[in-house]
Amino acid sequence: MPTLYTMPGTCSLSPNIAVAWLDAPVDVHTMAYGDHKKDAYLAINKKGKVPALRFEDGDVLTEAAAILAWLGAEHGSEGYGRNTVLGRKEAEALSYMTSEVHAAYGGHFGPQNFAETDAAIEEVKRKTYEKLDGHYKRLNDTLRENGGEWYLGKRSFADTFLYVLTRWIDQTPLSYDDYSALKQHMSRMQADPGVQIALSRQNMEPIG
Ligand SMILES: N[C@@H](CCC(=O)N[C@@H](CS)C(=O)NCC(=O)O)C(=O)O
Repeated sequence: MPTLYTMPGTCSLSPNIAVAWLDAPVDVHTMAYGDHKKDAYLAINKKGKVPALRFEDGDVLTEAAAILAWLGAEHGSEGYGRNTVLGRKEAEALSYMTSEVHAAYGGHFGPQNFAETDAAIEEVKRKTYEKLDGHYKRLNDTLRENGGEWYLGKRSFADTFLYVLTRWIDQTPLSYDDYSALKQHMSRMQADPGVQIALSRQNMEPIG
């Protein structure tokens, strides 16, 4: 069976939850932090990032949205990977969450990659949190407009990535109090048995 490579605290939790929801025949392999830069893993994914999905024939798929698309197409019954309204909306939501919101975290996790002096680094951080606040407000509003329970009004893989992004709010100066729909969504996700399986497979705990 294919192997999904994950690491605690990372966005690989999203496909890990999808594997649990689908009860898909995928082996979840959780590495210790730091192993993603070691030769053994770089031979699997030379980007040195998680997630990665290695198939039995040795082929490797990276990028969370692509892995979710494969999981949906191969093991799902509706939604992502299919030409349905939900499938199309999931593709849109996951592209936004991975390429815009996750990418905006670059200025939080590595501000020194964008500036050199201490003052400039502080400015990068300030602008990053402004930008993230805009993204979280948009995510919070969309969730609320769609009824507040699931991001697209019905449970989908978009909820798995939204949960990852919501968990990360805790690591920034932003406050959950400003995004109450996201906070409630996080609690709902943490009560879900599939999410609990994925958290434990990834050596992670519920938060909040
Ligand atoms: N665009 C990639 C981003 C993957 C990514 O940045 N993963 C992070 C964890 S959330 C990682 O592996 N970081 C380790 C590092 O950069 O050292 C995706 O959506 O899968």
